[in-house]
Amino acid sequence: MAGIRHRRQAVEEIPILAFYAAPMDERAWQVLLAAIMLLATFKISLITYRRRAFPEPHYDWEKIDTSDLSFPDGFIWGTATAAHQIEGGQSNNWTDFENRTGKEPSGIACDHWRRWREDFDLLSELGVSSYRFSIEWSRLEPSPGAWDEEAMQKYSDMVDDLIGRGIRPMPTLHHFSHPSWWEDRGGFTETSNLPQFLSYCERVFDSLSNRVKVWCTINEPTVFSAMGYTLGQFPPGRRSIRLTLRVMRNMMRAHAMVYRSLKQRDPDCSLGIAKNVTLFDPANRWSPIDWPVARLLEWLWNGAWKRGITNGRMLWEKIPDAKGSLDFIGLNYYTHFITGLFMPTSADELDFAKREHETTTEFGYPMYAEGMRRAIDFVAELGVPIEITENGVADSSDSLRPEHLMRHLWIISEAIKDGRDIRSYHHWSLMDNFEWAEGYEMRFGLYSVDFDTQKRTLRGSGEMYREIIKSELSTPNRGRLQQRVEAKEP
Ligand code: GCO
Repeated sequence: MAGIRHRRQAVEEIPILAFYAAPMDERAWQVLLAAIMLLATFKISLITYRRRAFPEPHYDWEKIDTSDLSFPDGFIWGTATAAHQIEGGQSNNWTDFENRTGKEPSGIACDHWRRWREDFDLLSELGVSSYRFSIEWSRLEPSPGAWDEEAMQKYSDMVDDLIGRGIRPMPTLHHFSHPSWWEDRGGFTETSNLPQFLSYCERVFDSLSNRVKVWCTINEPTVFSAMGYTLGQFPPGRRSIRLTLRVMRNMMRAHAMVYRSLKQRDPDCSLGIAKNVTLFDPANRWSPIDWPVARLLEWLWNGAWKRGITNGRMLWEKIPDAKGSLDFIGLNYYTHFITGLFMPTSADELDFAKREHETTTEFGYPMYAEGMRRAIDFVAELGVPIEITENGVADSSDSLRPEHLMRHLWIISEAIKDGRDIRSYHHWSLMDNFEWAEGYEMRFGLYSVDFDTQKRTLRGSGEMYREIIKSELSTPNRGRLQQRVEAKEP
């Protein structure tokens, strides 16, 4: 007996043997503790090694020559707009909301519904090869089942005009606005409303698909859901997490339905969604609050949607048709969101944090071009070609836009060099327009618009964009693009 006790004492003096001699649950704790320490040491050394001051990457822009761009042959250059923001004279869920809340009314906006030909001259002046715009459902179907052929004809004329200029039309079927009657029925909150949306999409598709080959189904479903149903800044101005999740799922269902049906009508058409990828970064990497908040928001904003497309499951519900329902992914990228303990609960409180060295844009959020690369890498995982469907900045004095443009183009050019399949870049926006809850204060245009006279004037950044397009889209490339557009005509 004494001998055995002696041996056990000896065993306990040797640490590794003591570990095995300890009871099971004690051992588990020790393993856990060791793992945490190992992980912490690893992370600290990694951060020290990379000398990163922030959890997310930041580049030393002073050392980067952003004019060193190289885009492949056939890269598509464009600009983007949306119907409610430019057409003017609308009567839809947004005008109802503007009237009800006393927000700045959209009014005649850029009067584009009447001036569209002159506005297309601006596209030609810029030399773009693609134009992303949206179709206004409330114009085409002002009351349930009543179809306005004249309005449809105008969209059809627009398409012909664009093609005649060698510009690819890229329509979006839903860009935040829809008929008031559909909103009154609950809009995207009710699954039973989706067939009405589908039949509108089918009808537009049947009229234009002999000439239009690339379509965006829905613009920024997450922004629409969060702004309209959590923050209450978009119609219908609700504040309910339950409804937000329901709308998120139904927008995915709507996209999937439209995708399946239109693909059946024309298997050669290319359909995608325009997804706003906002990145969420913890204010302080060591904070036990900031980090999980960032991950949660990322999971909800970007992850939930991506899982819908990749697994056919979204936010605990099955949407089987959503699986693989993309021919391309449209990426709208603007900024990152720095998360902390005190998160805003309404858009009025939205006080965007920024890193000390970052420039604040007029919208209030920071310019963070590095995020464009992260957003590209994120959507690249979907395995379909990428079209940059929006990127731009609110900058009335045009003092930031040139640098903003160059940084983002440089990031895209580098991403292409690294093998990312990016086919196009659409600058938001062609001209100043109605910026939703912000009204006319935010100026995103390559052309400034004087809303009293409707005069459009090319900004310095617009000239710069034109020069970039001219040098990147060399004559032989333009010829090829022209041939492709012509080949698609009926
Ligand atoms: C959105 C849009 C555009 C905006 C643009 C600038 O995200 O709200 O798709 O309609 O005008 O992003 O904020």
